[in-house]
Amino acid sequence: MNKKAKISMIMLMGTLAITSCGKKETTTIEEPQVTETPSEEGQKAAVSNVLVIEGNDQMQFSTNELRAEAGKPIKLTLKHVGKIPKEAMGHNLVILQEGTDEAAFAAKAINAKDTDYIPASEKASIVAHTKLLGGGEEDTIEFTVDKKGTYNFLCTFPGHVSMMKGVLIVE
Ligand SMILES: [Cu+2]
Repeated sequence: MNKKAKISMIMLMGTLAITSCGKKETTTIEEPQVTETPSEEGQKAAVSNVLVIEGNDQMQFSTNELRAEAGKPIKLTLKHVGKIPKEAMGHNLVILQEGTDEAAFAAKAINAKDTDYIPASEKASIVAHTKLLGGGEEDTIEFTVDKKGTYNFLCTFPGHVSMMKGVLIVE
């Protein structure tokens, strides 16, 4: 009886070892298929000339990277998905020319309350900008960028630039 039990134990362990080896092989085959697609989509924003970006009551843009194609009209919509009025939680999206000093621009914008924080003296540094929006509002702008490059964008409402900024990559 003892010998039989031992033999069956050994046989059982043998089959367990085989099945666990088999399992390992199938998981290593499946792994690359599962991981490849989501990581590629997650890292790169899709290139599209119809862009939608959201701003919320937590002072956040929904993305910090937009991608578009050079030389073709870009249609960009900013949606304020929060509820707070624009006097307290206003959002806009201002795209700056390459080489613009973002901090200096934001500092000037803070003092431009009468023009919704778009400083008239800095118009040459602006590629395009939306209106200043309150909760529930949205604005769509159309513009074309001919020169490929990386353009900074920001919200110029006082205090928001540290949280609300990103890049528009035109390729
Ligand atoms: Cu803002």
